[in-house]
Amino acid sequence: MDKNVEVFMNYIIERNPGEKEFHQAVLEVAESIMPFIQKNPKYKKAKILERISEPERVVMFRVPWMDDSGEIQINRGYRIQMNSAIGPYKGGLRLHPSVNLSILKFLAFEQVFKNSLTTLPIGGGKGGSNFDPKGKSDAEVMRFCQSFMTELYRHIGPNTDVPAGDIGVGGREIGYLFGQYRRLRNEFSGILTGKALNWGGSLIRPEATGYGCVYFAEEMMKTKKETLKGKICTVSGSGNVAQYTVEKLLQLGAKPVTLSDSSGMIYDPDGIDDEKLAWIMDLKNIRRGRIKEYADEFNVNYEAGKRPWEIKCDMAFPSATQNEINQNEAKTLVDNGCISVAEGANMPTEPEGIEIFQEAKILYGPGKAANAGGVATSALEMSQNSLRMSWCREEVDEKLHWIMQNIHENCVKYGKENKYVNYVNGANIAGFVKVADSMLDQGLV
Ligand code: NDP
Ligand code: 2IT
Repeated sequence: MDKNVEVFMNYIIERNPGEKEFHQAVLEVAESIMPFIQKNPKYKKAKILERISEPERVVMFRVPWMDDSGEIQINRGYRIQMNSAIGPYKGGLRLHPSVNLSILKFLAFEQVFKNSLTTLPIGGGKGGSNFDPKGKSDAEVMRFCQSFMTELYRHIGPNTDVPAGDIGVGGREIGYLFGQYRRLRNEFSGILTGKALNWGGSLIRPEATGYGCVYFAEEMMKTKKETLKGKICTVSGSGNVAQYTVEKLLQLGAKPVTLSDSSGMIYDPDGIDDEKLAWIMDLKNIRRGRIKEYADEFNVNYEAGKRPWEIKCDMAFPSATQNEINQNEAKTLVDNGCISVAEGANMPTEPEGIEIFQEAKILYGPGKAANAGGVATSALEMSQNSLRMSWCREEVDEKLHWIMQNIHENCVKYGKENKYVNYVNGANIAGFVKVADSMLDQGLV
């Protein structure tokens, strides 16, 4: 490890003991940025790296609610307001039993760079709770969301902080959260994105992360004079991001063959087609079932406890969660001829896995670039709310497509090394410069 990175990381670890996901995310950025900072001493003198890795504000709160049997439950809620130098804090809310301070700080930290890359005026934040929506009734989810918002409402606002969805938070939860905010404040405003169309949502926001990730992969493939046509694709997860990744892959003539959830994976060698995808969307979004049921319905293989990375593919789309591709799985992907990995999830590849991809010189698009289409379209939802107007599907999709191409171009600009594009360095440096310069402009903030 570079000496300066080592000194910096010791400082981070000492200030944030035990927060291993946060350390992992900061280390990846520090390794990209340190050589750039050495060349541009104004950032070093102003201690931008130290400041950018310290949240502007962290809110932690009690979320009491009553379950259907009348028992009182207590969860912990969080909002990490990481950086607002270029716009209001923006980023999702995650509801998952694994949620803790370290995971949300890593996500908020990534969000700062990602949001900067989108070209739109949004700062970075993240929040959520260790509440597990799985197996809960709609009424329980509603009571939880109402209690959560009863504290969160004082910390957010259309020009302050605008949360959205992430794992465990989709249209249903955004609805309950928005309803409670509106009651508490007696105000109808764009304080959340991912809203339904009838009350201020944007067309294409549900599709945006998955579509954007495939657009990004398409741009990476163009650098190799390749298209997606006929490419075998492995996709993990089966939630929002995975579903719309599959939809766009099908539109571009690729062949998605896997999906997964936290219980296991399915492999469909004939390919997941539009009809099967519609069935999955009903299973996951309405019936809230498990991916195993796909194997029973379509008579394909289900492997309990497995992830899709042993399946031979041309392109991989990790779209479930952090650290879902380890070193061995990365090696298996490369050995099996995979030429592109585009991350729909946040930080899905462990650092040792990233090294394998980069050493093999395959196309590797890190989450903060490849999955930025979701938050970018959230920012487009904010614009439409401010205008009190809404744009048609084509207009939003065109803007999303342009944004993903622009992010790709910026990654190439800052990440080109001889004939190879290091998208990690590209995304980190391009994302950093805009925020860092804004912090310099604004004095000691
Ligand atoms: P969803 O809740 O819709 O779906 C999550 C999927 O991932 C489910 O299939 C879930 O399985 C699986 N999963 C979640 N946690 C784990 C785990 N610990 N181990 C294995 N599988 C797991 O979430 P999204 O699709 O919205 O989010 C997926 C990823 O994309 C996350 O990393 C998120 O941060 C990222 N992302 C999301 C964006 C968005 O707009 N929604 C934008 C940018 C990034 P199960 O049902 O069994 O839990
Ligand atoms: O990780 C992410 O970028 C998201 N979960 C989307 C955040 C947003 O504000 O749309």
